[in-house]
Amino acid sequence: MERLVIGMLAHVDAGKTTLSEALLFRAGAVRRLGRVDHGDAFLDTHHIERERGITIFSKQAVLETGGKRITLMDTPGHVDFSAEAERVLKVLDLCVLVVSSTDGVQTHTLTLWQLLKRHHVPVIIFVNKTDLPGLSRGAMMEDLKRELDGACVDFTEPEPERDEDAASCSEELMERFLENGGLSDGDIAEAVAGRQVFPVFFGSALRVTGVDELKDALVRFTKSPEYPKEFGARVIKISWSEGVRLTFMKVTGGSLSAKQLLNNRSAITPEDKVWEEKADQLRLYSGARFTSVSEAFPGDVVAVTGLTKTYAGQGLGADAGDAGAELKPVLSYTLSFSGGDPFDIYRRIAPLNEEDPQLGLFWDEQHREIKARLMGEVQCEVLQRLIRERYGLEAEFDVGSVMYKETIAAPSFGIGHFEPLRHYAHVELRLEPLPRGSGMQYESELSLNDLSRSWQRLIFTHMAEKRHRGVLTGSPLTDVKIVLMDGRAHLKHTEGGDFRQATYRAIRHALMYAQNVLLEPYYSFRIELPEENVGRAMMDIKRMEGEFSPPARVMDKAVLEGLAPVSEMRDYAKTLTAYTRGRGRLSVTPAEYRPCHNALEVIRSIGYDPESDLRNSPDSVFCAAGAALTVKWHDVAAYLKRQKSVPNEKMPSKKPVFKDEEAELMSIFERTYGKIEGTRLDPLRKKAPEPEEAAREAGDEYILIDGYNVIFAWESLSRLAKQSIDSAREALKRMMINFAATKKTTLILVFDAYKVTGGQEKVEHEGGIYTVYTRESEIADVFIERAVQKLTSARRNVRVVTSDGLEQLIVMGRGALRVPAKAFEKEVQLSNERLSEIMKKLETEGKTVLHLWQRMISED
Ligand SMILES: Nc1nc2c(ncn2[C@@H]2O[C@H](COP(=O)(O)OP(=O)(O)OP(=O)(O)O)[C@@H](O)[C@H]2O)c(=O)[nH]1
Ligand SMILES: [Mg+2]
Repeated sequence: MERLVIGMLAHVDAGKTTLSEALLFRAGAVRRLGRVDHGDAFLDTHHIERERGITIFSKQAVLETGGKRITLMDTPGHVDFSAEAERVLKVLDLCVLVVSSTDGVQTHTLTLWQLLKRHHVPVIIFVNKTDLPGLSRGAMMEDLKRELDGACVDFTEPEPERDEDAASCSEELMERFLENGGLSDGDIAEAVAGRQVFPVFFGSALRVTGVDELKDALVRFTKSPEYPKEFGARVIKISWSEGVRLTFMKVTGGSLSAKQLLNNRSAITPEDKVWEEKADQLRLYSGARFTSVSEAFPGDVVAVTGLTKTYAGQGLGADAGDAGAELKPVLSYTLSFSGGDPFDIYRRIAPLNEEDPQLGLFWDEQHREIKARLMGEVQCEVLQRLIRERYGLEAEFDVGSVMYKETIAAPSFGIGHFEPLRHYAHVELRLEPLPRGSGMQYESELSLNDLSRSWQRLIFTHMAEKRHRGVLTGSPLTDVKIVLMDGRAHLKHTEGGDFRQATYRAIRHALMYAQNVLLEPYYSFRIELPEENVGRAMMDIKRMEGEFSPPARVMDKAVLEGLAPVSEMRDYAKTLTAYTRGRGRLSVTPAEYRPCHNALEVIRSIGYDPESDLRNSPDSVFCAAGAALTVKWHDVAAYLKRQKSVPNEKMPSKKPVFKDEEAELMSIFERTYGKIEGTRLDPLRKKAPEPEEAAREAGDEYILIDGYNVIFAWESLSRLAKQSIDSAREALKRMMINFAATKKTTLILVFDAYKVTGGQEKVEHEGGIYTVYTRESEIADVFIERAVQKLTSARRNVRVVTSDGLEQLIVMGRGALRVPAKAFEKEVQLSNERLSEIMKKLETEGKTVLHLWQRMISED
């Protein structure tokens, strides 16, 4: 029999559970219709669910219809439990997306849609609650096509029209349609599976109308995927029933029989973490009841007993690897218990992590506290009850705090050296900023001749094994690529742990020099409220530093949608209820991380000092006169340089860490800009820089700016340019001088003079920046390309500001980072704002200001 896993997804209260019940009833799988409102739904089995009338845990029911065995999975719609919904989503062969005709497409619907797209899940849409006044069929179809996908097709239309509409969604269908004058069920099933068509049905789950049509569609327009022969499975969730631990998994290949041995060997697991356990019993659940089966096949969801080490999201057999989550909690709560040693309690309740890895229950060693990452208050409440019921413990939650992250705005270079007696490891690396939302990436520029594959792999493991902390607040680092540039081992003295030390230290070292940026989570929100309150809401959002699109009207209400910082919006529901007298509704979903709107305030209130965070030290350890010597991070580069002149027998012979860069740089500049006269490049001529300076240089960065390109891309300057190109050029120069004043950056502004007859190249050094006027007939691109080539070959971090397509390609090819002119404008603005913010603070602050000031400069 063909087996399919079909899931119900939607925002909260759309009617998923009610629709599931109706389908089961119509398919004859249950004899009477339960109701969520009466607390007797077949699927909302948990007492907390029955009390609250919402689904909290995903649940399944099996129905057989039209020769197919369908495992129907009901999911929670409340955002607090979206991690649970996301885990189910990943094992689906088809999703029934429920949209309520009274609400239309909601923010959470959009979030789900993005996830479904990313995981290539076919979708059939059911517009529910058509028995209530709401959007008309036409308006609903428009909403779906606009918000979700143009290929949403009304499947309640008569067949000829339906086929015509569907055919216009894909070329293949159009061919079929023209060939055969219509579409077969198979044609449509094929297109649905390929996400080329999204059939839409209408009805009322509560009144059981339109349900049979949906049920038929689940048979006629679906096909089960091809599965591999080798056994594979994916764990959906862990739950407990009468003291028995159940691992719910979807079989995704081969077959699984009772008493079969399962292990986690297929995933890359350290030898001491490998386990093998017997799948004792296989249970096929339907609601709270189950039947035992002796064998399960692809497309079945079985609950397996006897496994103690599985966790939600885990892949088994051929389906190895973990399914990471995208909907991540953005709040962190501290749990306290009256009586008992907190660490003992933590160890008792830690298995909850297996049920929801997103929960991230963790032990905060520093404060000796138990913490959990949660989506919001409803989840807090549920967790509190779970802990009470399962462990007999009373947990108190604090008000929770926002989880910040940190990233960098420009590349930075770092060294980590670890050489106590009879140990040795040396790592040099570069951090590069990645686009927002990319997470961490790792790369090596080292050839295997420089450092053996095994050491390189070890360094990679150390880069990836840890959540590195930023230096502003100690929050996790994200959106950064770590590039291994150099590494050295000692033939005799290097042990595994040494590279861990050197790698961690190098990353922290680089961060100390980086332009660090504090990020905060934003909610995407939707506010429905009476028209007369819109003005107030808009003002509030502005005050919260949020943004919104123009208000829309849905039926008799106004709708505001946009983004706002979680820290500001998390308590807004109460305010909204108060001023709309209960008629306003707020729904939020964690959306993305952005630069923090009140960074200075947050950094100060967290009060993190990177230099006293001893577990994450940016310093290096050298061996001096037979003893370990800790060298502060800002002296490391200079120390290495000095050490180089005293040959150390212990050091393997290897290329020097620093070539004589100063001389080389000088010659690069001379080659690039022509013979230098007078004192224009004095800063570069300075002999033997102070150790501080040398260290600073290690994290140095060059920014090359295509001047005219920027002038025409920035509105204020292009307006000015229309009146006088000379004053626009001057204005840009002024802005760049200000910008450079707060940076450890060498800024080179390039204007092409290619139309100036007889023009010679000219380099000016003024206000700390270089302004270059290229010679006659040389365009800025050519000059920049040349400079990039030279600077990157001297291993300099280079960024190029331009918006020119061709230049982009060339520049990227040379290992420089390209910054679009528009993005650079943002960066300059931010820097200006930060500067004036600091200035303001400086006026009112006392002693600590100097430290703060230094930190803020390095932040941006
Ligand atoms: N009038 C009307 N009410 C409906 C319909 N379908 C569901 N409801 C009601 O809407 C409310 C929510 O229904 P549920 O089935 O619990 O919704 P859900 O999507 O499962 O909700 P969560 O699981 O909490 O996300 C209940 O009060 C239902 O009785 C319908 O077609 N018409
Ligand atoms: Mg439900």
